[in-house]
Amino acid sequence: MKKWIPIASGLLAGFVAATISFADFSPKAKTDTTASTKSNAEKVYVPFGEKDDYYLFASGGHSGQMFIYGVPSMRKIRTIPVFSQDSATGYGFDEHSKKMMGGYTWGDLHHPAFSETNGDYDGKYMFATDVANSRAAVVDLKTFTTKDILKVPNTAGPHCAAFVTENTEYMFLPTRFAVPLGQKYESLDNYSQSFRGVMSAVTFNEKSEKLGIAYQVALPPWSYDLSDAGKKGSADWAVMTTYNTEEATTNQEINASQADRDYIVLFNWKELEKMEKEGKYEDVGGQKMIFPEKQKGGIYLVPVAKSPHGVDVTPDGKYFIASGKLAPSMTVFSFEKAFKAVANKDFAGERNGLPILNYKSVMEREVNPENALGPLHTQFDDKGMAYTTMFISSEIVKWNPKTGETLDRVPVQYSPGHSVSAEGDTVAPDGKWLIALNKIAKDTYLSVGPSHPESMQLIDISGKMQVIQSAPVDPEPHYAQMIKADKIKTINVYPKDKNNKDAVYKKDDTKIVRKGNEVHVYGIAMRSKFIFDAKAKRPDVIEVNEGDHVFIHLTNIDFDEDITHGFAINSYDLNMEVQPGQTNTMEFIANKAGTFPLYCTNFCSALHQEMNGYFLVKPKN
Ligand code: K7E
Ligand code: CUA
Repeated sequence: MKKWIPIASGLLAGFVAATISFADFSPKAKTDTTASTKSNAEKVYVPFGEKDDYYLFASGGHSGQMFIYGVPSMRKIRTIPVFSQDSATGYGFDEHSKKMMGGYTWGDLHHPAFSETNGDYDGKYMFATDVANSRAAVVDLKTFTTKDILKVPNTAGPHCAAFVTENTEYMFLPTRFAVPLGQKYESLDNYSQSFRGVMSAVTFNEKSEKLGIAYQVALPPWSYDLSDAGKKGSADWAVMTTYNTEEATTNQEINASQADRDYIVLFNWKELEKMEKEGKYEDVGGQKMIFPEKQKGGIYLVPVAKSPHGVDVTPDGKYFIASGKLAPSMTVFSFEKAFKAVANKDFAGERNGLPILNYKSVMEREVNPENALGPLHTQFDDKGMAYTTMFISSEIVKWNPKTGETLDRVPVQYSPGHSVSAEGDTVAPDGKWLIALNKIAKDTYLSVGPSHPESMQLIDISGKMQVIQSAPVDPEPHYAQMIKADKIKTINVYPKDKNNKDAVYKKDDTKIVRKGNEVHVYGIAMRSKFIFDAKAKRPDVIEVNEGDHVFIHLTNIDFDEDITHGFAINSYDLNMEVQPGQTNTMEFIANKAGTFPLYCTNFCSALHQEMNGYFLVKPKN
């Protein structure tokens, strides 16, 4: 027990110091590893006309977006707006996306997760969660657009998600913050009795493309951190780390770092699913809530080095590796040993009604590479070798989970949180490329003032690890996933949708319909004009009365790849986009009388500048 104390308290200071001062880093490490030779430059050079081998989907953190890069060129290709408004695409302005956002204007997106089939990325969907406003989202990879957003009740900050099970049966959303069930007011003096960390089992229906909640679990009032689903032999199980098992209600920096050990929560989702089917839950605000202290047999605790931040399952599904940010070790646990301990009731007591498995019975080995500090997250290569980020000593350490042997180390600039290798958290990692997602770029790029971009450093892992390229990235790449480019099948244009009553595909079908004070415009956008009513004297003009409730349904009838039109109304703070073949609706109250030019915001042809018209609002009197 004592063993952890000196290391941990020293590290705590180190961790804090590392977040405020980087003065100690020598620039020498940088010159040793930056791309400077021709062969390295060639490795990342993708000649004009050729394309990258991988897509990188990086979390946009508190920008609420997702950033798409090509690897190995590290060229940014796209931003997908998910939880925050984006005027570049009209996201959060058109009726559909505005409704999806549920009245929120921003989100904090941490861990993107591809849909999986048999434990491998299938290239169909991408999931993510919002720590700020407790939502889950799904992005369709045919169009790189957000399809659905779900507000998750009873939860505060599903940071540890999204991680999906082997065949995308569920994605589990455990929470960072404990709150009273239903988030009702409660004195913090009653924290231990009344607060809970809630885990939600979220499902995705591919037909309807909707997210849903199957059930929730009322966990102890601890903070849950990064989690991972089992694979192959451990596919029915999942693991998540915890901190603040001290149940501190103030000054967490100190108070949540007291205990020598926190826990890995090990749960069997097939058992939880059975409990839900058998009605072993209580109704909490319309959700099926399982209370594990009453319904035994689904959840176990495994002691782990204090305040762990990450836990990752090896590609063969045999081990899970926890890293303690306040302890300098990676701990390898065996699923097989854990299953045995569960079967034999090999328990070392209980906490909050959850059995604690004997540490010694489940632990396979503790790995402490010399002077490697602040281990956080682990990725894998095709040989099952592990790559762990060291936040404090600013490096990637390659090691063998089966022996604990350190194989290679490379410094990065600076303080990597996660890293990502090609398909590195699937059952079959590619063994190519590793990208360090660094929190601090410091002196890497041209200065832009006191705050710098984050940095993503591309590392060749085919031989001795070598940093060969780096790309700036907006805040904040908490995690990313890298998928083989040929797994993603995008569409070129939106197909005609006969069932969409808002869509108009022919000029003669365009019209403006008034119902009381509701005005519906059924218009088209094409190179290089808008037609709102083909029969009108001026087809590109919309005229309404002050106070009218206006719906502008716009279809892009250019069924031609990359011919996207925008639609903005001057001084009305409105903008949306219609991609080729797409229909979108803008809904608003015409509360300002006057003459407002409308125009296409997306450059679409030589006569794009002529693609405009007028929105006329007659004053009330
Ligand atoms: Cu930044 Cu996974 Cu949210 Cu670790 S997380 S560093
Ligand atoms: Cu349409 Cu520019």
